[in-house]
Amino acid sequence: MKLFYSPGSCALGVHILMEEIGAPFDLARVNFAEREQFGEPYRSVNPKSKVPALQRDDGSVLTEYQAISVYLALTHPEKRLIPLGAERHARMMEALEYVVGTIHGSGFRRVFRPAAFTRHEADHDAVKAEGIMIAKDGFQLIDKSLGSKDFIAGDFSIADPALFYVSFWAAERVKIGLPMNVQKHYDRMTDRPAVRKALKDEGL
Ligand SMILES: N[C@@H](CCC(=O)N[C@@H](CS)C(=O)NCC(=O)O)C(=O)O
Repeated sequence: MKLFYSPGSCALGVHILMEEIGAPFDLARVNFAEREQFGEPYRSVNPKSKVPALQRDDGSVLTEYQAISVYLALTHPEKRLIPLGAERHARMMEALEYVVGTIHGSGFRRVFRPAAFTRHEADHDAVKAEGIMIAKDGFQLIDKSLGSKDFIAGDFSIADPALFYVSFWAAERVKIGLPMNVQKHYDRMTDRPAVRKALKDEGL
């Protein structure tokens, strides 16, 4: 398999899962500074011009964190990356969707790509501020549902690397701080060998 990524992007979540699973894979960097995501070579891999994209060994490509992570979990059932039971499975997906869709998609996307939300450059600071509010509110909700649990579903699951990549942005990029339980989750994640390796291999 080959993972298309940009360092420190949301592809870090999939990168961590690949390391957790231990299946062999290659990393292919998409250089955002050179706008490679919009060039034809990469658009032939992912016409959405985004990372992550996971190319399987038959050449087919999967995109979107939720889809890729479910694929990795179901093809490596021994790793138990999706909790058993309807309630726990649904609650884990509920948190995962919220982290990716709301904290990332509505919150941090405003911070990193304000131009996607307004045609007026003069509004960029207001859009970014709104994004920070959405992200902060989102972390508060996740903090409550995490409570004293080690991981979102109790045990480590596909939702945790997603929470980690948005927490990484909060802590390292935007420096907005994290509520207590999310901070503990972040620290717990950074202790995992798979997370350390993914960070190191992305030069972070
Ligand atoms: N919903 C997608 C989001 C993918 C996404 O937004 N990727 C960002 C990096 S975090 C990207 O590739 N952005 C390219 C750009 O903004 O030009 C997913 O979950 O994979």
